[in-house]
Amino acid sequence: MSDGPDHTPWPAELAARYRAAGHWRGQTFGALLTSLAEAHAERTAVVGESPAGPARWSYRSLDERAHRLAAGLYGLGLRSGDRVVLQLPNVPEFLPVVFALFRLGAWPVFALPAHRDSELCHFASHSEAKAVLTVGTHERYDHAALAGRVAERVASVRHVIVLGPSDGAGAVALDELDAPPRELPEPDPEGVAFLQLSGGTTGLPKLIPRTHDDYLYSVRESARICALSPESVYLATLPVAHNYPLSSPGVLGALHAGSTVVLAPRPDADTVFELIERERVTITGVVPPLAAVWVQAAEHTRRDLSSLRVLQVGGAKCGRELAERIGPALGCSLQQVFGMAEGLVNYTRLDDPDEVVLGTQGRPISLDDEIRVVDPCSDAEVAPGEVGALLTRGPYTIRGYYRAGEHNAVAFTPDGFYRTGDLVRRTAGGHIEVVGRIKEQINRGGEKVAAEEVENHLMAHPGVLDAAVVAMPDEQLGERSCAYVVPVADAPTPTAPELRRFVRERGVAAFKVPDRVLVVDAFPVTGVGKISKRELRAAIAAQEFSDQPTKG
Ligand code: OOB
Repeated sequence: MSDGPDHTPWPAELAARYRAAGHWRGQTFGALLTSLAEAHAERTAVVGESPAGPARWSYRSLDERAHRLAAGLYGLGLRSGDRVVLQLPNVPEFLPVVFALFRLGAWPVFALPAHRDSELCHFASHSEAKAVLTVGTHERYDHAALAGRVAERVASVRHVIVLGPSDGAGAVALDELDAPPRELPEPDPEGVAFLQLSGGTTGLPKLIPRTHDDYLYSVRESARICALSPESVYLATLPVAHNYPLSSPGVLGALHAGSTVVLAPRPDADTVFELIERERVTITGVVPPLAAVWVQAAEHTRRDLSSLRVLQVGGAKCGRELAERIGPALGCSLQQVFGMAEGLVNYTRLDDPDEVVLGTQGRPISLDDEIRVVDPCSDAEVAPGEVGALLTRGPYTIRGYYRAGEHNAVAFTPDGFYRTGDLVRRTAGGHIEVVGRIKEQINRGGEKVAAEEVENHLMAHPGVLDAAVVAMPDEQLGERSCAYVVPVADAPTPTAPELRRFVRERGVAAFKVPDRVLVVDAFPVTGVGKISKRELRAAIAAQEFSDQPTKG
């Protein structure tokens, strides 16, 4: 599974254009932090709750921590180009850790706290990671033990580094990696800075190589579009390793602008409203189901939310009805964000008219973001205003996944456009409305579930002959996952709860466990004999099937 290059570069003439336009400036994230520490020295950079207690670090302190940690990681044996699977929740240490790795030129692989054995082992083995850096215990789950199992199973992993208390034998405490700063060679700004995770449509999640130059461009422009300044306070509500709270404008955009970053340990309204009041938060970003919960909670809250200027909503489609309630309920502006870890990010602008803010998912960051809306069968552009599949390429959209040659051949057009799998309509004003998708993915309130990945887990069960996972509409999350299963003849038919438990016990993120499992005799097929997921989706949407197995 390690076919294909680590990083597919942009063609030379486009790279030259992006440099000439000033998009790519030859700056690394390490160099950025150095200049931020000079410009904002004693200003508060990061506020959060670490296992060691509450933290409030200045830009200078963040910079020093990152320098010392980079030296400590170097001392442990990590070098430029090494991969490090990172699984940290929203703790302040996330920032010195990523900047230390950036300075070292080691590539963080951004796992989410929800990921479990199957995902982490895949990230570690596919990237041949040398280390796993994690937290001891988080939300009553023992992440240090999880990292220990990954190290046992994946030969390349030599170090487990743990933040906070852990009883894992052989693990290194992050606190111990504190060494006098040392000169380190500056990484190549056009080289890979880290590996992001793709939402995925295939059996195993793909890794996304992002460079210092391309990512910094999107971070800088996002901070500008969101009007961040040293007076802004950005609250990271969603898991910070995800591309949206990381860079749209996210914690990196906030630091870029000299703002203060506050990390929310949990996204519930009680926790977040208290933080908004206490830290005078001005902007945060959420997924639609969370926005809906906050809108309701705001009715009864006694917290002062008056500092909040902008609530970003993205990751999944924000329906018009919800969009209209956000401003009045929370006393702030709505900004819609439609982005993807592969690159392209669209924002409604803060001065866009209501019609655009409420009814579209915005427009691209850059004039150099090339957008094509095409017929999914022929790749021919559709007429203006018609629905089609969205293809894109540009100065911060990848040209290929990490070591995935075969998949790259289908995920990108021959001329380098990324096939987003989203169905969109473009308005006359150039704004994008997301209307659906052609990719086999369930968008569970912003959390992406690749149908094939879950199908493979189900088919590992001895009683399962075939499985097909589709989205079903859900009032709360927008969508949930429904697994149709055909059992093996002549074997005991597994029950729905048994199959859900089976998938969970294979060690996957809880959000990937099918919300509903329906055992059926056979799948409907298309004219050419393929499983008709369209019919399965229609059936579940119409509630044609009951939860009762039809067999056995
Ligand atoms: C963000 O990134 P990913 O990589 O988790 O997921 C990307 C996919 C998009 O292709 C689209 O299918 C869906 O998520 N999506 C939306 C959306 N925002 C993302 N669908 C409808 N409306 C939206 N506003 O989800 C992401 C990355 C950066 C910024 C924001 C979101």
